[in-house]
Amino acid sequence: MRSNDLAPYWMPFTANRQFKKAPRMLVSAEGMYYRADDDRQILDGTSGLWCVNLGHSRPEIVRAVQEQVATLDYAPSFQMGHPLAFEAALRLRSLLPDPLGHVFFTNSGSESVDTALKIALAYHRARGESMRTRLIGRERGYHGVGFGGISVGGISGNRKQFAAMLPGVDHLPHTHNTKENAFSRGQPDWGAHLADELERIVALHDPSTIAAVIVEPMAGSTGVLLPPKGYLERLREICTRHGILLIFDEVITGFGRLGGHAFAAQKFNVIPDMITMAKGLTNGTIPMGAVAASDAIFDAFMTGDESAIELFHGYTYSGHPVACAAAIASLDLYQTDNLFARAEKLAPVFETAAHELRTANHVIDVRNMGLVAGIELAPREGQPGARAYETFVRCFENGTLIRVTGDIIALSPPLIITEQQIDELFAAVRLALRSVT
Ligand code: PXG
Repeated sequence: MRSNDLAPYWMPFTANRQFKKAPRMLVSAEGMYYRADDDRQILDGTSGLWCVNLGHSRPEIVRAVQEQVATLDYAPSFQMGHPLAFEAALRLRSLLPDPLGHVFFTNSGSESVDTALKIALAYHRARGESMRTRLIGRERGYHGVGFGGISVGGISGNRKQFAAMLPGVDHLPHTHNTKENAFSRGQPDWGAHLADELERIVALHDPSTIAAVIVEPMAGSTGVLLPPKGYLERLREICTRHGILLIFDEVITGFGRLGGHAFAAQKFNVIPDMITMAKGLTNGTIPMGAVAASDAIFDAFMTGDESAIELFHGYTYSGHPVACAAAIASLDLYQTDNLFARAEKLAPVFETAAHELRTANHVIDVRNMGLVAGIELAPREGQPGARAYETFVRCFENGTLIRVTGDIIALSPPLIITEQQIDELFAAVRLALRSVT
């Protein structure tokens, strides 16, 4: 394409002018690899944007989507149904921890977050506690880009262009501390006490005004921050004691990323009242998200006049038939390939390879769990983010896709990655770091 042809597309979260001068274009994908427009193979070290957990272009998903679009392309989802939406919810239910027994479908992680926040407010109202309107997020949290999500989110760059935020939001401190926790393997030892900040916030505003706390069990976008040992347990305990709903945003951690289980809630054995998800639900094939809610939340709405709509919320594409077909095929594959167990089994290999980067140029921290690793670089003086961005470009030129945020590299390959490909991925990062000043 000529450069003028690139002008109309306003690219998301991208330096448009820089990109269009030197575009990086992907044209096809299969298994662990993308193919670029110059016919080079690119090893996918990031599962696209943390979503293609099963690897690319799985024939089973492709077939399910093709058949569904030719059978029932679209069906209205308000006061109407189609079987696949019920089946997708039933299948998802079987992966969820008790008592998260009900599933509301959306089309993205951002919509899942806004949906969960709205359900939290409506839940308290339904129970006669309409004073509970405050929402608590966390510094460095990423909850998508809706107004709800950026309000509870804590990445300042995502907030500063937009003055209007939801009122009545407060934030927990983030848990990142390289002085105490550098080069932790799995959950860091230091930092459980940071959950006690919730007690302070609760006391400040009074518990009767607080609706929900939302956190990523492992913060992804901000650069892979694992929860300190005991931290999530304390959040859970404080929320329960004060009647506050706890929401885990598992848009990234869902569907096996941390190894051994479908969700981080199960991995950490801390069960929230709601889980938001998207991405891996359909393996990224078709946009889809979901909110899982506890039986108690759902039941609070199922009272009164049976002919009344219980929740005034939903999207044209909630439970879209083609997305449901992609979700069912993906959930099938997670099971038949035994991928959550596979991620757990590969995790030690991945961990060893990640921590070998300790000796690479510029590296000040490595942290990891399951098939995710964060590699933090010392910023170049006066040019924050430049080192990581140059590493990303170098890696792409050499045939490997990595993701960077600030001066942190995040690696999150599809769960089908082989041991040899793990070695190749980390070798590519080491090589790129060698040439970056
Ligand atoms: N919550 C979390 C925890 C996420 O990670 C969203 C909500 C929003 O999802 P949607 O589908 O609306 O984008 C996300 C998305 C990155 C990166 O490189 C992360 C996300 C999206 C794009 C890039 O870290 N996370």
